[in-house]
Amino acid sequence: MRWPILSAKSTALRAKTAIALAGAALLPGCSWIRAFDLNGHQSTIDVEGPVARTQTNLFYVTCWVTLVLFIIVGAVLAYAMVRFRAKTEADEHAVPPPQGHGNPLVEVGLISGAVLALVIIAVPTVKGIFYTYDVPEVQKGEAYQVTATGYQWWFKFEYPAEQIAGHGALTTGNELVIPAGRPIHINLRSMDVMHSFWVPKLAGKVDMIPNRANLLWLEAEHPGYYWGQCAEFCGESHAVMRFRVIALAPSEFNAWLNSQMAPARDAHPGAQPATAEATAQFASVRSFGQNETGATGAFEVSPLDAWRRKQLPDSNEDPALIARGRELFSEKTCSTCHTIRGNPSAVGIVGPELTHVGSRSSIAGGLLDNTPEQLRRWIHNPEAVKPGNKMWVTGYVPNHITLSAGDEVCLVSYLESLK
Ligand code: HEC
Ligand SMILES: [Cu+2]
Repeated sequence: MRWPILSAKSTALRAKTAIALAGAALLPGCSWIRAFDLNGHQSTIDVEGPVARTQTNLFYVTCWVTLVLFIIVGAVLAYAMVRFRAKTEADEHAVPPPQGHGNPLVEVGLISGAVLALVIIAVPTVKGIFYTYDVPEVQKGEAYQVTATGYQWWFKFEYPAEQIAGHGALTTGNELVIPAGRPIHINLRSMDVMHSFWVPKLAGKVDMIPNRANLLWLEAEHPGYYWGQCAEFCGESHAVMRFRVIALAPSEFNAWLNSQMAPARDAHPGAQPATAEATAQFASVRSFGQNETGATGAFEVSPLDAWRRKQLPDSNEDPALIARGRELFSEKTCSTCHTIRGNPSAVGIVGPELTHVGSRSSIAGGLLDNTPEQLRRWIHNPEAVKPGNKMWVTGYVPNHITLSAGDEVCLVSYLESLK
């Protein structure tokens, strides 16, 4: 067959077009998406909560409507190209047929078709806008409140329902732990520039704007470990401004709350781990391997189990190193920027709260796994890990903070003991 328009183009182009067409046709909703690796940690296709599902479904509606339009328009175009192509020498020199202004019936049909397509997309869009804006009225009563604040380049999470005497709301950094199966109402704030809160598998994204009270809600359908990301360019280390969301069954969530409400663990010889409840909860989770982050999504242990393992103190911790680390935390002025409840000198609020930093699975705004090696790498030279970060720019450089190898070991031991 001779294709007048395409004949000039290469076979390669035709092949590419065919692949693109096949891709477009296979993409929505079918198991082929696995082959396209669309089920990664931050997938908006492979979702695990009602808000993200509404957003994905809307994406599919738009996809299907445009796919139908594409097929109709493509078919008509192909038909016209084949049917009216020049077949003989004479055809090529023929006078063009009389030009008209179209058929009213066809035009009205096209306009109604376009309106219909827009309505099909608009109805779920408007519904989705209302649904995703805030927790539905019927579920308002059971919603759990959290406040998330963006800082260059990390996230602070506060739990207004959990008030600690003499301190205020329970505060954590970079890891948002929530009860699964319950709507979470998140107040979005920013301390400096605009950030955006995005947990692709659960919900997103809504901007965190200075001096403006935005909000978002999400729900995790089942316990899990989710990856979040700042989605609004906010400066040098924007690309590595990440966080995690850990969804736990209600009883496990309560055990976590109890251990977090307690002041920092004091690992003197013979000290007990955080709370008996937490120990009972997490004691069964023993095997732990370092997470392999990256696009493959392959983990030695499920990320949630790895997180659970972090809730318990290491069996080989050294109380002498920990005690020295605690002193160094004040001597090296770390305490001026970080709060550690239970350590009276550590009252700073410039950096993330570290009261239970040892129980988090990641550090430095979700950038590094929280292992002794990575923690040491971070405090050794934060700038090398995360360019421009405020710990380096407003702390290490002006205060001339230098740590000997021994200091680093002690500080790491201290921080990792804070379960
Ligand atoms: C000038 C204030 C300041 C000083 C001083 C400071 N930090 Fe920080 N620290 C920060 C900020 C800000 C961050 C968040 C950086 C980021 O992720 O962008 C941070 C992050 C951290 C984190 C990672 C926490 C998490 O959950 O991600 C650890 C651990 C930490 N600092 C330990 C220390 C230690 C140890 C010292 C002393 C040697 C110290 N900091 C001194 C401001 C400071
Ligand atoms: Cu940001």
